[in-house]
Amino acid sequence: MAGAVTAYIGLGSNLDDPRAQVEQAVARLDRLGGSRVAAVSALYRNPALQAPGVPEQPAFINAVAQLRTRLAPLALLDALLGIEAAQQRRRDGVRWGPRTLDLDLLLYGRRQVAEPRLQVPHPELTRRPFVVFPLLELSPRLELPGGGPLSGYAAGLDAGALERVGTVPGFDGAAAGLPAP
Ligand code: A4P
Ligand code: MG
Repeated sequence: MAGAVTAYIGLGSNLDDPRAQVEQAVARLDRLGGSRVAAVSALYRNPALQAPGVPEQPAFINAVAQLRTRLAPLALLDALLGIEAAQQRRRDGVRWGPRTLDLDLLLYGRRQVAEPRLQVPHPELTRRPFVVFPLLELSPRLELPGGGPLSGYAAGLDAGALERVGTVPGFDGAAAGLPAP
């Protein structure tokens, strides 16, 4: 796809059939204008992040998708919010509470974005095992803009709680030999 950038999208769900939510979101990403899903990591089941004041909640299904896109970063963010809305994400709940679908723009080529509505790389990226390990599965030598090799962050994270529970049909995890962003 000429003029396209490689972006990475984090997907997470812990409500209303999480696995189906993630699969549906991948299909929606693949149908976005000027975009196509090049690869998807395995699906990982893992406990919800613990944080003070956050109630107990069901385990998440998480995955990361590699997207080739011609959308600009903010246009892509709006598209992600549109997909969340289409899958009935309610925003009336607690921060970090359960959700049918959460889509995070993790990386957008080598770009760094610092806008009120959008920070890229995603500020929590390197601290989250359910983001770092699926990203490395798609791109073992991935470099973070301004942050060095992603593999350097994996050592400090516990992969033990990540349970591989399958793949998204039609996207079985093999990155399509794409150049690094
Ligand atoms: N925003 C800024 N930068 C970005 C970006 N790079 N990608 C803004 C996406 N959005 C970005 O998002 C609020 C606003 O963040 C957006 O409107 C956008 O303008 P939100 O998803 O409504 O916020 P939230 O979910 O209430 O809080 P937050 O901090 O985004 O939650 P997270 O970080 O999404 O984490 N445990 C497991 N195991 N797996 C999970 O996936 N997810 C969360 C939610 C908590 N625990 C989890 C998981
Ligand atoms: Mg979010």
